[in-house]
Amino acid sequence: MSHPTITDRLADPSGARESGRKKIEWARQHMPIMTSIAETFGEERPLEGQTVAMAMHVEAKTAVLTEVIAEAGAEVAITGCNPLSTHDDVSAALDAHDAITSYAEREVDDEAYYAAIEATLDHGPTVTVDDGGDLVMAIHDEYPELIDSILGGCEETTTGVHRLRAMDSDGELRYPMFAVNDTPMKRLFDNVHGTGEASLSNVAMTTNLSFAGKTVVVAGYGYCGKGVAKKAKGQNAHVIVTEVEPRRALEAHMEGYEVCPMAEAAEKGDVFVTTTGNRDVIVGEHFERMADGVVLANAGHFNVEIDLDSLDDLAVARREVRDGVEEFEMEDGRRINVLAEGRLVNLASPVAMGHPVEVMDQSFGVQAVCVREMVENADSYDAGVHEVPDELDREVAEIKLDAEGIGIDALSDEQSAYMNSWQHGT
Ligand code: RBV
Repeated sequence: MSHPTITDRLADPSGARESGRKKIEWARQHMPIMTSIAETFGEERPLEGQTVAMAMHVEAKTAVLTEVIAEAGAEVAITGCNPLSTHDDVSAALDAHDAITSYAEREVDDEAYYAAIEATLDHGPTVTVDDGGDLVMAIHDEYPELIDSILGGCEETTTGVHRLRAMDSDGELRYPMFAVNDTPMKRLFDNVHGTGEASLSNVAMTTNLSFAGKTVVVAGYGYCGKGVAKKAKGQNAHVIVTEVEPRRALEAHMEGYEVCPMAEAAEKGDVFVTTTGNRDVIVGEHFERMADGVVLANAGHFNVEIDLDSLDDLAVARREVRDGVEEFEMEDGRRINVLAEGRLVNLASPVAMGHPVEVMDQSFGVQAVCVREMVENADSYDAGVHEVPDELDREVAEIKLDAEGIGIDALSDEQSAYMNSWQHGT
């Protein structure tokens, strides 16, 4: 039996479709890059005849990307990339599109989550679009027969690119993948501003607590950590950064943040946000040192940064104290609050809508042109991880500047010649 779509699973699919459609329209209205790309794609139909499988956070902006890919001529099968980030109404609105099948549903268990991923693969994709790498993994593990007909794929996030590079260096990645995450148009905006704003706003909305006067501990000072730290400072918090990389630690120090090991930060923090992409960042010894009432949130792709198993072992009781907030009571009476089950709070908290529309317009603009590139120039890319060609990223930046009415200068011939020469000096 084929896997049920979201429409098959909802009690009121038409009500859901209507609510999802409103969210998509609002997002699209604020996505000038996607609007411009949609116009070109609609005329040129560069994806005619292709089948695109997508595993992404299924909410309004992702829906715009999905529809633009369909408007370019592709058939699309989509599912979620996290059990808590799907908006069922948006998923239903997508599923109503003739060229789109959506299997994404919120709050599914592991079995249903992976079954939905496999359902997208039953469509026989020629292109894959991942956020976190689950499609690529499922194809290599369970559907290797698809690899010959896959032209290539795109990866949205740091964790996914990291996974792909590890796979590639082991010689195991068997089709070409664009590291969309690594482009300037993605990570200087989505990772910094998107993660920064959405993580903090979701912590605030889920708890109804303020950052002002609090100590916020940010684990990891990569692009995401930089954004979280900067925005927390902007909301009058005292910010502590923890790091394992000496240059990043110094960078945080020179930015004016307190830098110390997590064991020390654990004693000082009120709110903790993990952004490392690694596992076991906050563990037993840290829970032991935390103050009563601390709030723990993760903004990394997977729910491995806060060791919830050991927290559960230490706790004498656990209860949901607000929607999206679970309180773990320690033997000595201290309470440790974990948001969104330790899943990425920026997308998985009950009120989450993902990153702001403007930054996703940029990320998904890059995604859209990368899908087109993979289809049009498939022969240029061997199996492995590929940087996105810089001119594609620039093209997306130019569309955005144009939409914002921002003009910039151009190099004169003399300036270009000067920049390319070495025979000059005083
Ligand atoms: N992200 N997607 C959204 N659709 O609202 N918000 C964030 C959305 C992506 C972001 O690009 C990041 O790299 C990834 O989610 C983490 O899974």
